[in-house]
Formats: sequence, C-alpha cells, structure tokens
Amino acid sequence: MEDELIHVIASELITAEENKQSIERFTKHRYPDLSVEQAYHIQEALIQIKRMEGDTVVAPKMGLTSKAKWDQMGVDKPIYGFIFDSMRVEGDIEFDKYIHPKIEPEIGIVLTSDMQGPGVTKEDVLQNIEYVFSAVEVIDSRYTDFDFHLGDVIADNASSKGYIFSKEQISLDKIDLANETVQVTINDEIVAEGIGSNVLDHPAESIAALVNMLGANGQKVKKGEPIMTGGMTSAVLIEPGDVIKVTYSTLPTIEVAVK
Ligand code: 0L1
Ligand code: MG
Repeated sequence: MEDELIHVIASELITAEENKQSIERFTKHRYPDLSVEQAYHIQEALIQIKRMEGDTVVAPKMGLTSKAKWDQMGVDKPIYGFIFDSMRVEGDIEFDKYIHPKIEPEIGIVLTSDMQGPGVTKEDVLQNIEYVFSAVEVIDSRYTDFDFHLGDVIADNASSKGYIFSKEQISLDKIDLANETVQVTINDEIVAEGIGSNVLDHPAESIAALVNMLGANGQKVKKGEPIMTGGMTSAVLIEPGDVIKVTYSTLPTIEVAVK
C-alpha cells in the first residue's frame, strides 16, 4: 500500500473522530483485502498525525484480549493501540465528545524496566511489575455500529478514545491478577462481571503478547508506562445520565458519571 493511501485512510479516521461522525469500515467496499501489516502502518500514520497536532502518546494498550471477542470476530489474536494525553477523562465522561462510547473495566500494569520482544513470557513480565492499578477504558470505534474487521480496528488505533486510572498503586504481592474479579453497575444495576483470567488467561500474558508484538516492529514497552491489559468483561454501551461504578475484588473502585 502506498504511503499516500496510508495517509489518506489515517486522515479519514481522524476526521471521523473529530467530527464524531462514524464511517463505513474500509474492508466493506474500498479495501476488502486490508492486511494486518497494512493496518498497523495506517495506525502508525494516525499516531504520527496526532503527534504533529501536539498530542502525546501515554502508553500502548492491548485490545481484543478475550476469546469471546475472537469468536465473535473470527480472529485468533489480540491487537494493540496507543492512548494519548488528550484521552484522559477528568471528571465526568462528556458524552458529546464521543460517537457511541462503551466502557471496559481493565487491569493496568506499570513495568519496572523496559521490555522488548520477541520471546518474552508471562513469567518474565511477573518479575518486572512495578505496580498494578485499576482502569476504565472508554472505547469509541470510528466505524458505524462498531462493525469492523481486524484490519479496520487496528487502523483505528484499537478504538481508543478515553481512560480513567485509579490514583492508588497496588503492589503485585497484594493481588492475584488472574483471579481478580470485577463488577460493573450502571445506576445500581449490574451490567457486567468478569475476572482477570478473561484477559488472555492472565493479564501478565497480555503484557507479554504486547511486548512481543511491539518487538516484531522494533518497538519496546517502556518502564513507567501505564498499560491497560484488556477488557475483563465485554464492553458496555453508556449514555448520558449513567452513573458507572466499577468494583474490583482488590483494586480501587472507580466511579464516574456520564454527562
Ligand atoms: O480495547 C479493546 O479491547 C478495544 C479493541 C477494539 C474492539 C472494539 O472496539 O470493541
Ligand atoms: Mg480495552
């Protein structure tokens, strides 16, 4: 795929985000053969444009980390994207900043030192965890009705749009990552429940997969980056007036309202 076309697609995704106007997935008619490799080139171009506009990358994140989502989408691997400084949610979630936002409860991990793949294992990651935190990701696919194939969602920076992190940092000896549970309520009604092992069997496995995928592209995961390991439940659609409470078994509770 030519550089010019890569840039055109990345720009269309950014325009959709800025105008809050969803678009048809590229694989539907225009580029049915969009490959994973091409899609990551588009994602890189999108990130480059955002940087040139003055935004700053905060960390990579993992996406499509549950087997349920793989079956739903007919894929067999996770993906990564990046979160930006401008995506931090401060105070309420402002609904009119999004197209059709959904939230995902996640386990966040910060590493003690840089890691670069290939060949990194879950055990390597477990030796290198500075602290754990709770996170709520707000995803907002730029594609109409969240209808996308693998290449589309990779190009779209893994639907990244917002995040809320707990301030409190939990040390690894205080938490069993695979057995950490979570419950999401909206206006006091339980809407989703999950467990750490839903995330590629273990959140540290998810970090290892991230390190190895980035390593294949010559990039590393850096110490100090707050990494979201992937949704512990399926994503939950939100709307104005919602009061969201995300309660973990060990990690700090996150509460946020949608205005
Ligand atoms: O963070 C995620 O797992 C989102 C990946 C993209 C899939 C979606 O938009 O539902
Ligand atoms: Mg996520």
